[in-house]
This record gives sequence, C-alpha cells and structure tokens, in this order.
Amino acid sequence: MADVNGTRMDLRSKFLNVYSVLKSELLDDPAFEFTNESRQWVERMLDYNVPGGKLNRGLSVIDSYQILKDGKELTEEEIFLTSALGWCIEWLQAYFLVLDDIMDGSHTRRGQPCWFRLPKVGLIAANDGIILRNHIPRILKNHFRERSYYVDLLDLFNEVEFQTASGQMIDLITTLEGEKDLSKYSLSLHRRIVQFKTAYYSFYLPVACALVMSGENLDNHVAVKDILVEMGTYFQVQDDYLDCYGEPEKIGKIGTDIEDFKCSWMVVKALELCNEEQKKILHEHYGKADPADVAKVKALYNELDLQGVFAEYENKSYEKLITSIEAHPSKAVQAVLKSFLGKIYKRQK
Ligand code: DMA
Ligand code: MG
Ligand code: MG
Ligand code: MG
Repeated sequence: MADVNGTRMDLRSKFLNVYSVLKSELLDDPAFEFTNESRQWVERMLDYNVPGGKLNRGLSVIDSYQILKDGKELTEEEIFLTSALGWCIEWLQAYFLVLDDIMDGSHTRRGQPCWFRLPKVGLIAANDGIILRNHIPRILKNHFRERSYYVDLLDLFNEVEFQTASGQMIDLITTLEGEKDLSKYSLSLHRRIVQFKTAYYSFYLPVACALVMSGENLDNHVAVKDILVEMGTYFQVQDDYLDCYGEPEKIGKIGTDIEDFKCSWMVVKALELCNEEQKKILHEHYGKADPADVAKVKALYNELDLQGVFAEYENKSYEKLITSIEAHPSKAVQAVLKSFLGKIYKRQK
C-alpha cells in the first residue's frame, strides 16, 4: 500500500513538474515578444487558474494510458507526453471555468475569489480565457507535431471544445426559457445540457487522449465513449447537488444555481415531486438573488427530501455503470473505467 501511494505521489509530482516546463515554454513563446509586465501577467494568470484543482482529469490521462499498456512501467518520455496531454485538458478546463464564473456570476472557485473578481482583473479575464484556450494548440504543436497522431489530437480537442461550448450555450439560454415557464425544465433537457457542457471534456477526453496515444482509432471505441458520457452525466448531477448541499470549504465554491435560474438536477427533481402548492413556491422564489428567496427554495428541497432522492440516484447510477462496464470485452478498458468511477463515487468535493 505504501508503495502504491509512493508511486502515485511520485507521478503527481512528476505531473506538476511538467506544468512548470510547459509554462516556461509558453512564457518564452517565440511568436510573441513578452515585456516583463506581460510575461508576469500571463504567469500569474496561469498559476492562479490552471494547477489549483483536483487534477483528476489531467492525471487520468497518465493512469488510463498505463492501464492500456497492461500496467507496464512507463518510460520518462511516455510520462512526459501523457502529462502534457493531461495539462492540455487542465488548460481547457481553466479556460472554461474562467468564463463560466463570469457568466454564472460566481464568487469563489477552488477556495479563492474567481479570477474576474480580482480588482485588477475584471473583464480582462475574458481575454485571459481566450489566451488559455490558445495555449492548447501551442502545447500540442511544441510536443506532438512530429507524431503520426498529431492531427487526431487537434481534431479531438476541437470537437470536444465545440461540444462543451455548445453545452454552455444551452445551459445559459435555457434560463431565459425557464424564467418564462419553469415547467419547461425536464430531465431530458437537463441530460442534454450536462452531456455537452461536462461529460465530453471531463470524462471522454482524458480516455480518448490515452487511446489516441496508444495508437487506437477512436471510431472503434464508441461503447467506451457511451459509458464515459453516462459517467459524466452522473458527475454533473453530483455537481448540481453539491451546489446546494456541498460545504463551500470542501468544494471550494459557493453555489449560485438557484439564484441563476439554472436547469439544475435539483430543480428538475423538485418539479417532478412537488404538489401544486409547492410548485407555486418554486415559481415565486426560484431564480432570485435575495437570500430569503434562496432559503425558501432550499427549504422546499428539504421538504421533498432531495438528499434522500439523490442518495438513491447515486446508488442506482453506480450499479448501472458497473453493469455496463463489466459488459465491455476488454479487461484493460474495464479497469480504466472502474478507476475513473472509483474516483468520483460519493465524492464530497
Ligand atoms: C460548468 O457547469 C461547466 C463547464 C464547462 C465549466 P457549472 O457552471 O455547474 O460548473 P461550476 O459549478 O463549477 O461553476
Ligand atoms: Mg458555474
Ligand atoms: Mg455554468
Ligand atoms: Mg455547478
């Protein structure tokens, strides 16, 4: 056990070293003559937004690749390359989160103020998001240009970015409809939003990166994709639940879904379970910034025992996922998927 943990720590510190390497390269970009001020801005912006999360997505690329190689020890080069791909996902995540926090009007992220909330940053954060996004093809060019699968990687990142941005769009424009008519919120609409905004980039992308690096053709792995998208859906339901019931100190952020009129799993379930009187409460208080309104909505969630409903959903999803994973013909792929699921099952953050 000590050994397993030791290896894992080692991998994490190696992964963090690769961040420093990639950052130095970007700060030395020959295409742009940095002044001291601009270099310092980018460095501070990267350190603030890229490495401070759980790093699950990034580390999963290394894990998945190793499992696909039957657990054989990876060469230093393989560790570097899988880490670089992992960091590309963390960069993509940072880009989406910086912009997501502006659009959601959030206050904190990863236990600190959202980047745009810093007095000197403000809406410069919008351009910083674009910079983060532009770093990804530069990292890929620096390290994968000569590889046979370079085009496949570019295509993969482009596709997944488009899916995520589309999901964010539906998430945002759906609130306009909800304000007009809350009863338009349904489980199928919720599913569509979360598959696109979360599942592809958080779950499919890390495994897809590992598969591409192992020389696999992604067209042959549709079944794996379906399971990962299902897992990503479960993950975002957890996110919606934690937005209301999570402890801000643990999840590092303060929920805003009720204030923002989000088509969250919580409100969809509440609409499904409430009687006419309770529905009136939702219509009256959902989507308002006043803490008194938010408290009314949360009291209704308690009344409907959404914590219990969620616990049941969580158990059912876990069992369903295990069943579909065990139906997969490859033991190695099963191991990749189970390791993923193990990391998120009953998560508190
Ligand atoms: C976020 O959904 C999705 C992306 C692509 C960032 P969200 O707004 O529920 O995320 P969070 O709760 O972290 O703000
Ligand atoms: Mg958000
Ligand atoms: Mg959002
Ligand atoms: Mg959320």
